Amino acid sequence: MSTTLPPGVDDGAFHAALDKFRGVTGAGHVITDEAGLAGYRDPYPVLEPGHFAASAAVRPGSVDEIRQIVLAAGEHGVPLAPVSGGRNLGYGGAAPRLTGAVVLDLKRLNRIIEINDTFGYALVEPGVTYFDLHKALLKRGSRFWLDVPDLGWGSVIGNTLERGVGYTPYGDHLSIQCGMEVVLANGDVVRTGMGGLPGSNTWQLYKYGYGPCLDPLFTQSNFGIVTKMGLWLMPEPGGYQAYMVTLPREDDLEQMVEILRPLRMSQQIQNVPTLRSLLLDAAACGSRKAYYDGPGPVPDSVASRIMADLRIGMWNFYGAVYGPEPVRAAALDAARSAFGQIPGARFYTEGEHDSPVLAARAQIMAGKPNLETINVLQWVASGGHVDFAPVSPATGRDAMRQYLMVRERCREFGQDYMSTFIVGRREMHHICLMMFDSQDPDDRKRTRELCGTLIEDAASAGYGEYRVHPAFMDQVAATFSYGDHALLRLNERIKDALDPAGILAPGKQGIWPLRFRESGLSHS
Ligand code: EUG
Repeated sequence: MSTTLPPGVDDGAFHAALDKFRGVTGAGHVITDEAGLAGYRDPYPVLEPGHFAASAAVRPGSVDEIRQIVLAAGEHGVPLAPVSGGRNLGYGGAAPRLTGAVVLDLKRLNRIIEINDTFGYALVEPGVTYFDLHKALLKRGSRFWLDVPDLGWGSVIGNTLERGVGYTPYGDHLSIQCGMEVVLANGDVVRTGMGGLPGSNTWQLYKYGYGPCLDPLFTQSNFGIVTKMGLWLMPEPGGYQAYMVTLPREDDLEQMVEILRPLRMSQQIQNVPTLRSLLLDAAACGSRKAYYDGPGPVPDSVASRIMADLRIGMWNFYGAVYGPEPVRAAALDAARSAFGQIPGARFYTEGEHDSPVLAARAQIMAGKPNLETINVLQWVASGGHVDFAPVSPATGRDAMRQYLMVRERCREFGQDYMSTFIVGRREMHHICLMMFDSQDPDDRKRTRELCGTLIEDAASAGYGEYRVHPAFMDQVAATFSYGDHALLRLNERIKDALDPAGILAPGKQGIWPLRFRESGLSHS
């Protein structure tokens, strides 16, 4: 067995730490064998195998075991990389940013601690998935809906901590989070917000508590280990209908986004809708070979055949209306007439089109988790994806600018442009799925170079990413450089104060603890 030790940790310290971990969890929950560790590798690597590999994994069964593990790791200087479900696909999966870190796998903490039927909230542990929580709501005949992301197998806490999104009116996951429990590097167990008051009866009702409001500090960060989290559920709206709009021309993107912005800002469009490019929807229906088997990206000449075949457009919009029948009818009318301004736009409610994408979106926008979105990977052999995800102002001009910028680079690198614009209230997440053959080293390299180039392109045009694969965390952190990198230096100061030994997830989001910044420890 070849183990990559964490940088700066010798064999003795490493094994001493693992022995302590075994004493805490039992030997069966400390994983060092190749087969066991395979589950913590990035399923879609863009660097050579071995990069971002864990040296071991430990699977605690309780908050107290986590405390003990953190303290033992601190004693021996062994870095821990916490993962909730480890399904961060397209962004590294369960793999640690620091090659050789020990994954702290929180999946065994999988209790749904509370579902509250008066206020509509749940309090969960890191191992609880969207499928689990949805099933529990169904089982108790709850009148509340869960907001789910594209893939239902992920952890509710994990997704929220990465600032994931869903597609009901509650789609901004951090905005519906209320109350956390966090284990710090010094072993303290902190409850945020109202949870700081012993016996508090409003931990999941009022976010801000007393004093500084800290919860967001623990998202996309390495400042602590979140072991419990509250989230709000949406009251069953009293009716629901999904719809789809197909737009025939690529330039329709501009007018569409201009129509969408005021509708989203005024909440006439109630949920988080998506506007997907032709090839992403084509990929949901079959492989690329069905249309084009040549090298390089699918040519424009093939696009019209795909559109005719699947009865879809260059852009395809998925939205929904919520509420009792008169409310839905009014909202549907407003949407239909707004989108009707676009020449050639076609409007379909669920049942009026046989699109498998509409069927899957209809479930997701109603808070029913599924795994349909994973099908898009059938587009290429051994399909993997890395997501380039810049945030765009919700204007037609910016949407076109981002689209053309990314599409041109994709062409240059021989890559199909496949994207979904996820339409927030004032901005859009422009999610560009870079699909590649994850078994092919050349394809990996090409994908890596394309993403690196796009991050620079975007930054020089004023656009930053909302989330990124570990291979690009340092690069993206460096683009948020205002004030001579004041933001990164602030993050580093917080990191050093909370975790002076530099144990928790070194390098996550580009935040390296002192010992990696100053002692020259390698962390490529
Ligand atoms: C998707 C959505 C994401 C993301 C990566 C992929 C969906 C792909 C909203 O976040 O970050 C179809």
